[in-house]
Amino acid sequence: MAEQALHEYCERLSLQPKDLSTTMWYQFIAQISQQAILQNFPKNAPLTNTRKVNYLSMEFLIGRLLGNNLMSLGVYQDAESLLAKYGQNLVDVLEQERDPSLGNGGLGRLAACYLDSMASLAQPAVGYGLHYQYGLFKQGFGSTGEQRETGDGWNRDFYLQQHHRPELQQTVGFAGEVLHCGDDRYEWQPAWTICGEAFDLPVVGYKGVQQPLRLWQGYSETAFDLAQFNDGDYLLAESKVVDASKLTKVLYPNDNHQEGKELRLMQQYFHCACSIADILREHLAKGRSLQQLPEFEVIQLNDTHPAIAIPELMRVLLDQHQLHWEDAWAICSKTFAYTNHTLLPEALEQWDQPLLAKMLPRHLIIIDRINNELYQQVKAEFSEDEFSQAWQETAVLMNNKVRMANLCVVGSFAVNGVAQIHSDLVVSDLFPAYARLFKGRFHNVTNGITPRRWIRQSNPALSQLLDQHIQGDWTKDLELLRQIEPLAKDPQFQTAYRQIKQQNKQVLAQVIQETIGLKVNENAIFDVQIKRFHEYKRQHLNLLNIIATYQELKANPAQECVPRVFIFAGKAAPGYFMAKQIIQAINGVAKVINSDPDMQGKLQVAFLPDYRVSLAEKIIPAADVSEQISLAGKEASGTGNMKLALNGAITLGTLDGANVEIAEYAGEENVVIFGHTVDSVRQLRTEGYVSKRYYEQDETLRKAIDALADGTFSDGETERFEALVNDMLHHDYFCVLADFASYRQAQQEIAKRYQNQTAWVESTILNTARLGTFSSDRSIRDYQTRIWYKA
Ligand code: B1H
Repeated sequence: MAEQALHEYCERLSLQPKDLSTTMWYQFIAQISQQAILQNFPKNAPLTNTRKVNYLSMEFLIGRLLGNNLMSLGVYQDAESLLAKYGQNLVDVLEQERDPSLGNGGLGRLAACYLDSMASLAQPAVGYGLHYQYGLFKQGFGSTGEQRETGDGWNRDFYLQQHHRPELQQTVGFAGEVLHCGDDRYEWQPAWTICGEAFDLPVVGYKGVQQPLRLWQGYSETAFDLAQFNDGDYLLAESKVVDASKLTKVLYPNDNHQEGKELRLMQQYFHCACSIADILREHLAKGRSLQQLPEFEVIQLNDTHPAIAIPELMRVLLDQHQLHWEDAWAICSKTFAYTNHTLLPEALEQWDQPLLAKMLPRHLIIIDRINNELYQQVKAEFSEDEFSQAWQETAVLMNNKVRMANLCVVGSFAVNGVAQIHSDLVVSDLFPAYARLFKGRFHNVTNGITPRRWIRQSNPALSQLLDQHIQGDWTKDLELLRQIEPLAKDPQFQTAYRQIKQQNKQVLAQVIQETIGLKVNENAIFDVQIKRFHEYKRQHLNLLNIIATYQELKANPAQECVPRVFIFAGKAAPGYFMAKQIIQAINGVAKVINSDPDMQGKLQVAFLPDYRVSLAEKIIPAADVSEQISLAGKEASGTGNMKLALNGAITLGTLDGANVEIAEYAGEENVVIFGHTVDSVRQLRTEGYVSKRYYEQDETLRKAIDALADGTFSDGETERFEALVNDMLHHDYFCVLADFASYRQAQQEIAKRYQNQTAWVESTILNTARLGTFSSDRSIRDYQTRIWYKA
């Protein structure tokens, strides 16, 4: 059949198969895969004991789809052999696809893993997101190592894996007036409307069902100037006639940070209004009543970015369906569930009340009523002495701001954090009063990653080894990895496992050489830190240790050393100055170290530009050490930590996020933990943290920081890293200096362990064997049993 299709494809192009370019082969494979998918798409599974999940997220970092889809359809090998017949390599052909980068980092990637797992487990689900014309910016480096950003027009030459659904179009209103029509009745007359067009990307489950990721695009026919957008202060709401296509033009490039921009609020509302309307359309079309909504549907909010969906559903029930407040609230508050992904104050969304009043006047009235009802509840639950503190904490409206996390907690029947330590902190630090008010509402669901993409597809050699030694399909049941635990000490298995890591390192070495022209030592430890740049993630802690190591090796040329390649990848938000300083500093240090002949084969630093899903797929299988070094209490979970550990890297980490659980499952002797804990950080702050003291008392640390300040790594320019140095010496909110000594010691422990290769390989095998629990299939099952079950 594929042969026949190929024949027709060639005929249309008037070419012979041998004359097809790699791009043409890609297009051919993409077309036949899309046809195969559309034959029975969408095909949700029937409901059993869970409800259908409507997963609302502003980000879905899906990465390339074609390879994944071929695998899930079970035709990967067929495609491979067809191409081989014509001298083509499927892996190269799949490289032609552009990553749709419709997310920033962990939060967006988690949404993609969850869609994969839900489709594989036949959990009925629809992903709802935005069809950004430009995904996350592409990253390059300038001549002094600074980050440069360019647009990512992923969809420009028509992305082949999507399906336009014009019949699903919605209309969304903005701004305007609200008429009070007596009693509880209001009528909103928006000032203007924007059309939302649906594009479905098929999510093809592994031996499961196919269901849509439905992305909404603002619809208009006029052109757009991206340069003007990037220039900043660009307000679109003033005019009555709005260019709708600007609305979904670009993904906001912030991770763990809210900017409070009007256009972002409009995106959020547009996303929610289209999705809520679509959910109700489908629900009512099945002949079900509004009251039955929570029985059949759950709306899972991926952080607070879609929080406005709560007042939007209320508005539709009240104003369009004429329900009474109590009846509408009964439906609404049993339909939403909220996942919190961060405790960082700068990431907790708050919208200015005047902005809401202007843009979404009806929603503000609804939020105000929610707030008033809450007030009564808090009054009833807390004593007079407790009330002021409790209200301070729980109010949705406070100081002229709308607090979106509070709105979500009040409007949801379940709230969950993303790793045990994080969920505990949500209750103890963020929302203690809510935990008392709404008993049983707070849960934990530890994050997970899909083994289809992050082992099967990205690490085929390891997958083959696992296939040989495991009874049953581990890609579907990752706990089966336990079967290799008894082989951890088996010399033959160790050799095979080690050889795979070595091959993967060779492949990555080639990627490094091709992208940045650096030839790395393939026998060195590949020490990897790949993630967004943020001060709390502390890439600069890693950097200080690299500088200290460099200085030590320079001072003692004869000293024995375990060779290392430090590999970095990650982007900084374009407006995040300090994160960009850290990127520039790493590039500055890399340049000096990599061009120093004394460091040959001993110490190298590779910073790969433009971190994205497809690059992660190449780095992760080749890593020996996984850097997870955030300040304790700041990284909600992390998911890169899971991917790296499962692929046989040793975690070098703090007791933060899911690292805690990784250590528990892998066994403490198979990870390296260092640094302050949540409790000891608290104590540090109570005592009054002064980073300068560590600088003064630790010579190694002092010399490393001085070298950043004195121009050694900045072509003699002493100002280049001034802001970074000053911050570390006088502020250091994330306690880099306090953890330096402990981190350096942990790094030495890594070197020591690596020298005993037998013990090292055993440890890495145990990491693979014992971490099956971090499959996103397990996470989805946890959601099913703890949150989504039918009441
Ligand atoms: C995470 C975000 C985030 N938490 C705001 N919060 C954003 C916040 O565009 N914004 O405004 C975007 C993203 N992202 C991450 O979620 C956590 O930091 C990770 O620890 C966690 O693993 C991941 C998935 O739960």
